[in-house]
Amino acid sequence: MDLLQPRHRLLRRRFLQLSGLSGISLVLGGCGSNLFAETVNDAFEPLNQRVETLLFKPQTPVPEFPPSAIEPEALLINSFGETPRLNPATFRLVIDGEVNNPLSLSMDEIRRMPLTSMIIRHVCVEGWAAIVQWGGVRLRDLVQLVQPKNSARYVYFQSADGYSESWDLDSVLHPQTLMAYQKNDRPLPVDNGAPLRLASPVKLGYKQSKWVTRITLVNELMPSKGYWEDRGYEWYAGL
Ligand SMILES: Nc1nc2c(c(=O)[nH]1)N[C@H]1C(S)=C(S)[C@@H](COP(=O)(O)O)O[C@H]1N2
Ligand SMILES: [Mo]
Repeated sequence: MDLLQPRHRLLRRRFLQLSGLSGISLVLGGCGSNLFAETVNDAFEPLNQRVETLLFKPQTPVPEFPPSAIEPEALLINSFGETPRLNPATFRLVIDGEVNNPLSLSMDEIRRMPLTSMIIRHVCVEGWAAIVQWGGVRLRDLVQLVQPKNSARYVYFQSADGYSESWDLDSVLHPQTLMAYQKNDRPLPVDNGAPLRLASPVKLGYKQSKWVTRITLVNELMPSKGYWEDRGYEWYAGL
């Protein structure tokens, strides 16, 4: 499938840039979170150098799609096991590890943070793709809140169904990497990962953990790198 060949994606991205479409996503992607970042930086100790460098490193936004391109039926449910039923009222997202300010956040607290909406393509290695709208908080905003230590290099995601994933910090801090609680302008359905899942245009589908309960910043990757990675799939899995 040509979607999975990096060269085609790059050409397509370049085409969108040349045709001026990427400017639209730049504008859409710029809303809201600068003020928030300033508030966070004022409220806490200055961030460490490495993470600070990464946070200020400009990352190219992936061009987004117009609402008319959304494919409501195309996102197939893909879960290795049973769908866990988490109570959103008592749900907590724990963020810990190599951080100065570990947090346990309720969905109410997460919903009060700036909402980012994006329309991107989800690509599963099993040979299907879907254009989806996701709404949620930028993962980089959550990372700023917990004040990462200099030693933070990778991020682990634990899910309620036993799934796990690990990501590089650069992709974690990408402005279009979200912890999503909305799909196609509706509350996120349980089968798609409610109350909270990863959504990002820079990674393949299996990196996008559903039902995330814990985010842990670490210095080194552990022997287990993720559910599918431990079964031979590529770790970086970039799009
Ligand atoms: N917790 C958890 N997250 C997961 C999976 C899973 O089995 N468990 N499957 C992954 C795969 S392979 C894909 S393609 C997407 C599918 O997301 P969807 O079911 O919302 O379409 O979820 C990813 N995240
Ligand atoms: Mo997948």
